[in-house]
Amino acid sequence: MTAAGTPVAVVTGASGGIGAATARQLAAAGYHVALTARRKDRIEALAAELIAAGHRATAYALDVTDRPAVDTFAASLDRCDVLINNAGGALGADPVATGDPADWRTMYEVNVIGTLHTTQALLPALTASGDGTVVILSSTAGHAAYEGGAGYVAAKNGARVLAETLRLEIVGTPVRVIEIAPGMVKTEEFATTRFRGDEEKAAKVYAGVAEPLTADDVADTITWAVTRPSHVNIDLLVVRPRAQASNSKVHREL
Ligand code: 8X3
Repeated sequence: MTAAGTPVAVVTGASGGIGAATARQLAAAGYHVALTARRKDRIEALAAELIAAGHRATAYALDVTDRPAVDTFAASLDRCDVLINNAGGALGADPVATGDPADWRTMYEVNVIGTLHTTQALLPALTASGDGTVVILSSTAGHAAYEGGAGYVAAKNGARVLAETLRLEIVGTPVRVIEIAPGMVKTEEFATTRFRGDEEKAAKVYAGVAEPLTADDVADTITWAVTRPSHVNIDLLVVRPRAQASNSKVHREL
């Protein structure tokens, strides 16, 4: 399914936001991008767009929490040089006292176990490539707590620790482990999903912030990190908009 000689980059959660933007940039950088997400129509449209622009792309409907499906997907690839673990997200912004344990479980499943599934399934191919790269999209939420964020903060800490530990464990193999931790990024779905479709609450996240990061800004940092020479490992890249000094210190012009 992939052209021999063309490096393959797998992007999870490629149906929109940071995932789709990263797929576009990696395709432009010469990768055959294997787009995965649950929503098949979206990744098929993106694959068609990329192919029409002269790039290489394949769409594969996948839920990263479904391990047998992840294994079948991994077996379908001729090679894998880069894995972008982007699938993830937040559900709810309730305090610890009242947060829904089901939300916490779902966030852990997608952000941590999903990343574990794809990383385990593709590590043999990444190693066999002789120059593999694993990227884990964590978040600034994986580095500091904030009120109402505990379930997401816990899950993103899980993703961060996965990256840190894997890097220690596979040192000496030809695979890099890169963690990208974005702060406030305005995408079409992140806040809307978090607040279950409540557009008013979602809009408040970005209210008065002149320029939150865009999906393209983050894709740019990912593509930069991935395209460094192979001996250069960007362990951790934290990226925030200028208006955000910390998770809870945001400059708003209201
Ligand atoms: C998103 C950043 O501040 O909403 O990963 O947790 S935040």
